[in-house]
Amino acid sequence: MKKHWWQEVVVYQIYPRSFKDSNGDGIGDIGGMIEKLDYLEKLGIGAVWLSPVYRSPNDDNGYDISDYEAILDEFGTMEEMEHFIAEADKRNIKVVMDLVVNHTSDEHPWFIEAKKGKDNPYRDYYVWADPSADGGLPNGLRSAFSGPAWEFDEASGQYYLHLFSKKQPDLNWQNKKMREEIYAMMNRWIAKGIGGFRMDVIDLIGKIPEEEITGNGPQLHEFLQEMNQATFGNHDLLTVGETWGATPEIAKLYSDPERNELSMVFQFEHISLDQKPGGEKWDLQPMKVSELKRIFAKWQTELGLDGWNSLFWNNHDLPRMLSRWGNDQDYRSESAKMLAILLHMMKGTPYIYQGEEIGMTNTPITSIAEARDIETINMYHERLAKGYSEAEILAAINAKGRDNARRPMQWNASPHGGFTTATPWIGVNENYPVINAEAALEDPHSIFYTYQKLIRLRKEHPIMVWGDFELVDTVEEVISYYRIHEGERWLVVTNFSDKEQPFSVDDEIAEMIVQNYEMELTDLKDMQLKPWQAFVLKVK
Ligand code: TEU
Ligand code: CA
Repeated sequence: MKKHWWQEVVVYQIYPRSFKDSNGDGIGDIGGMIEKLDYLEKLGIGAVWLSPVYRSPNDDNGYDISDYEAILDEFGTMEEMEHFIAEADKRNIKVVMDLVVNHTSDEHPWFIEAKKGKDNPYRDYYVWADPSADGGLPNGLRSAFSGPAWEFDEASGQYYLHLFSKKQPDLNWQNKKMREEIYAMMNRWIAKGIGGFRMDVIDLIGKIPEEEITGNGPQLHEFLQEMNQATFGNHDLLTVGETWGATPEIAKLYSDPERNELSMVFQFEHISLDQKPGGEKWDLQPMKVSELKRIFAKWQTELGLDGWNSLFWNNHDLPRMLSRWGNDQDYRSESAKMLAILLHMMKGTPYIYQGEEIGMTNTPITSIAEARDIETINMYHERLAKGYSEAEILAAINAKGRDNARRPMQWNASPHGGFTTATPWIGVNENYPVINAEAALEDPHSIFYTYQKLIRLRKEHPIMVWGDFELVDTVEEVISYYRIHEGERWLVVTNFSDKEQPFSVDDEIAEMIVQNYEMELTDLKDMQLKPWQAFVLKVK
């Protein structure tokens, strides 16, 4: 199998709006991203994935794009963007752009044209349907942001499809001209020297709305092969698809090198473990470590040579894993480091979401007025109307809401965590005087340095990138596995709980690679793991 740079690096996701404000308007921007490149270089990452920076009315914080080839004024200019790419390049950091092509903004010129009438040349760039026989919605498709996925257009008497907000009309991928325009746009970005694309809800582009098929439609892979050929196919770029429903079998369809589609996908099977079966993400149940273990082991072993994993705990849509399944109070440092070690030692490309490397936590709200996220706000009103209590809804928001990850990055102990000198667009978590990047950099035992070390180890030890994975049989709340490569063996041991847990290292120990407690290397047979303890041993 051919080796690629994107298998060896660690990727860092920036959510530009919340990363660093450089001009005192309360909104993160490209200037702020440039300021912090040295920090990212120090961490050691090899690529950044930028959430959208394109022109957008911001109904869904930039995932509603009105111009793919202009930068949002609040973020800066195209010149600054090109400067950011060049400055990142000097530090060996590639820039992966968010490609949001399942839908555009309703303020995109294509949609403005399309609305002009049924015979407008852009009409078919989007998905339109007549009312049903009784004059109602064309069918039962629902928006991910609550309510029906169809919005009525008075002028033409037809509905248009929006699987997300009504300001995010779905593109019609059956239209070849539209596809060609997207490919041409991608090529102009590639020509700017970017490192690749993260493809937003790419599993939806093969939809057949009239049959209520959204994910994994019949032509999905045909479109991706066409895109690959027309755009990034001849460049060694990182392409990662966001695919909520992927199984290992499906993931291979995207990432089998022989199929010429994508480098890898984000799969979300582990992410849904604390969601009630049949419920929505807001319907909670406890996560079982035994299930997490089973799912990780499945993905680690089933892709084989026909695919490549992406590894992540966090992104801008998810609550912070440290608060979610770790312990962000009594064991903040231990559990954050354990999560890092467990993830980065697996096979695949690890992704870090901004603030994860300093152990940032969720930010609970007490009133819906504090929410900024459209998904959260729409769900709140929908569930209130359905009779849920406000307390119940707020509890779900605090557990799962997307704003948890979107609070400003905490840089130092000055007001607003040093993110901005103005009032930030969303309030900073009040723990910033303690949890911030400056404090982390000053403390040699901080979470930051565990991440830095894991990234450095990855560069020095091919076993971390290429080694095979073998699960170790353990008690329920311990996750342990070997990585095995060219005669070398590493044993990874992690306690995924607040309690001591039994474990026995029966191999002969050669060396301690990394750990989150300062444990002496003695006999580790029949030991008791401390809460959230994690270590990696080279064994013989
Ligand atoms: O997210 C896809 C998606 O399905 C989300 O609605 C996700 O299900 C939800 O946030 C988790 O509950 C992508 C982007 O990552 C997200 O930020 C966008 O809002 C969405 O697409 C629409 O572009
Ligand atoms: Ca700004």
